[in-house]
Amino acid sequence: MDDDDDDDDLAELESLSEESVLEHVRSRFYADNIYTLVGSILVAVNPFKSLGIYDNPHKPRREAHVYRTAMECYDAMLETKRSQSVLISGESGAGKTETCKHILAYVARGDASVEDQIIKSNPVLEAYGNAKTLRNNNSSRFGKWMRLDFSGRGVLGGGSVTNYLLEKSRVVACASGERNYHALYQLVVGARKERAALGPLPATPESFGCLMSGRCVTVEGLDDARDWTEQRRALDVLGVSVPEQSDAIAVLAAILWLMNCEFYGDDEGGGRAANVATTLAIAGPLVGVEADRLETALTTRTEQMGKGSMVTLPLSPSQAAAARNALAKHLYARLFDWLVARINRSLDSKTAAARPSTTTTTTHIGILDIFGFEVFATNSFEQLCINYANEKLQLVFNNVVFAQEVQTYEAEGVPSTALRFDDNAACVALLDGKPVNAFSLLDDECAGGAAARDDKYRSKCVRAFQGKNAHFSSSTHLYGFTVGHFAGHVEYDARGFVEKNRDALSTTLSTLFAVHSTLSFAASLFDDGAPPSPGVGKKKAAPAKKTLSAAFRAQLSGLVKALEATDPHFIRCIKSNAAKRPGCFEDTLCLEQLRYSGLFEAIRIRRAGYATRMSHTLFARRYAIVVSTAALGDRRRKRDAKRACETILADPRVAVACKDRSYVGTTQVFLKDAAVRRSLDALREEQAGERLKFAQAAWRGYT
Ligand code: AOV
Ligand code: MG
Repeated sequence: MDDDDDDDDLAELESLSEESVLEHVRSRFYADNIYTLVGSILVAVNPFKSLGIYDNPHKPRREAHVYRTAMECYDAMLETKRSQSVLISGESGAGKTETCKHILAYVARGDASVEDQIIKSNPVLEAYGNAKTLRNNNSSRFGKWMRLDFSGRGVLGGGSVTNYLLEKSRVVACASGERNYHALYQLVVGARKERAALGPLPATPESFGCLMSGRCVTVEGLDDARDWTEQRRALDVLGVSVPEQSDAIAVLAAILWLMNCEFYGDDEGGGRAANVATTLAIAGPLVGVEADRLETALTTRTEQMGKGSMVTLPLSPSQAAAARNALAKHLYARLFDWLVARINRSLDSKTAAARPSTTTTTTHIGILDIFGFEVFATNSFEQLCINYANEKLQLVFNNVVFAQEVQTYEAEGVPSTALRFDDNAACVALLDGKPVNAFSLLDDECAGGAAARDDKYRSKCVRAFQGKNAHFSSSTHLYGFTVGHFAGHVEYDARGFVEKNRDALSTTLSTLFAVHSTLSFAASLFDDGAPPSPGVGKKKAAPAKKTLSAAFRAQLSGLVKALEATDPHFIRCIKSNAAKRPGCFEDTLCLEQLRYSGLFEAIRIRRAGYATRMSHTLFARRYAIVVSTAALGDRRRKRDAKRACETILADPRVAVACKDRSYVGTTQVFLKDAAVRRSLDALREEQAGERLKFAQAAWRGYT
């Protein structure tokens, strides 16, 4: 702790009751102090209005603030030469992405062009990876790990972005009141110069089915046309060439037309509608494939019959629609991957260019901004993945907060009190434990070929976990099951799980693009590393494609490893109210978040030990006045701060307040709580008063 008397550290509150903590955070919130500390954890309550507190990132500040946390992180990197990370968590709409940008604004210090590029990656990633949901008008639909590389002197040299699991299903449909990805609306209303190259492109989102599935076009506070321009400029700054941008834009437009293509007819006959030919005639050229070929690939399936003979079978309209959806999702997701890779290429070339002068880039700061925990009326596979990621991050938090405390006590030689922490390991085990978990069972089911079914998957889960894992329960719904997450119970609907997890694109379609697209950009989006076999037909030796959840789990475990290689700093974002209203603090909602985020436990743990800490020097300097100079004399001369602290604490008057409530560790003095500190302060004031009186009396003696 530093020596100011701010009331911004919850760990030092006199009373730990939920009400008092809530009251404290609430009153600070209404005074526009949205930040509060719990020890070193920063709590940020979303104000939903702009506060004039972000003008000057590098102004020195002692109060709780996102910039101060950023400063601590940056300074810790310089001091310890170890990589750091900032882990931002909180439910959907709590303010993680905004917080991430503030952290970036502070730590991105270096060559102006590198700084600019790193900052400019945000509008691009948000345009393509964020969307309006019921929880947040600018909801991140992917997880993001931003890594900033610094020289030993703390100069930013470059960086990289890793993205996690973009929600693909949104490209084809979303819930009522929600939108597709911002970029698609931006293109339709914002593109001006680009329009000519795109064939016909009506400027009305209403013309495109996939923009209307949530029956929501405009979003309060968003200006799609302006954002389009901003995002295009950001791409320029990032060094993405105009032809490259045009390639990407063509794919966006192709997705819009492709999704307009509808297949009618009865499921037996494979009928087709009038608009198939017209829509594909526009979509095809945008991605370099002939409209006829695209139509064939969407509406038929080729199979090998016996020795060498191939037959072409028509797909039913619903199968054709599924193929179309799979194609649109694939195009969008791979386009997003390309953007991320392209951004990284720019950032990396900067790093490379910076190398000769700075020789080695030694440490980094990683900033993690994931999709927040979410619960909707219907929760599907995407929610299970998103909530799983949050669960995993919570486990990291629990482990670190707990382990750090134990380590500090050990390092300082403080006799450790019995510390206990309720963690969420059992829920994480339900989702990725051994021997089986909810995702591995889904993979099993998906491996069952045509026989795989969502209801069978759900039954598998019930058999495996009902009554065995306390975090699982079946619900009455045929496809329903409930998971008790750290942040609340969520009922999932298993319908669509098998298909979403398989994430399959027909070989016919991928081959068509990879082999026959005349546009190398579009073709590259189908380059999976494994060369597609020439000609259409059933591939025998194709490497087994990972399921979506298997890939995601692998990514997350990589992330956890990356996190473990850093010293983490935590920020817990709190959503102040569900209606996204400015300056409104809903008690129940906030209390619930404070509870499940583990903050009370963090406070409890800290207070079970010693809540207040000060370095020896600080303590000695501050309280030396309390004891007589004679008692301290020798220590002072020898500059032995530790012994000085012991002397101070041994003073009979001090001992009254501090007995069994303080401990002198190897580098720090530990005090039980703020009350102990206050009684020490009182003694100090008293003593200062005495001395003043004495001095005044002495002075009078001269007059
Ligand atoms: P999220 O990242 O936590 O949700 P955002 O960072 O997108 O949440 O914040 C949601 C909205 O809250 C923003 O668009 C702002 O309007 C407002 N907001 C957040 N932080 C601040 C702040 N410090 N000052 C003013 N307004 C703020 V999600 O990505 O949905 O999990 O998945
Ligand atoms: Mg976000």
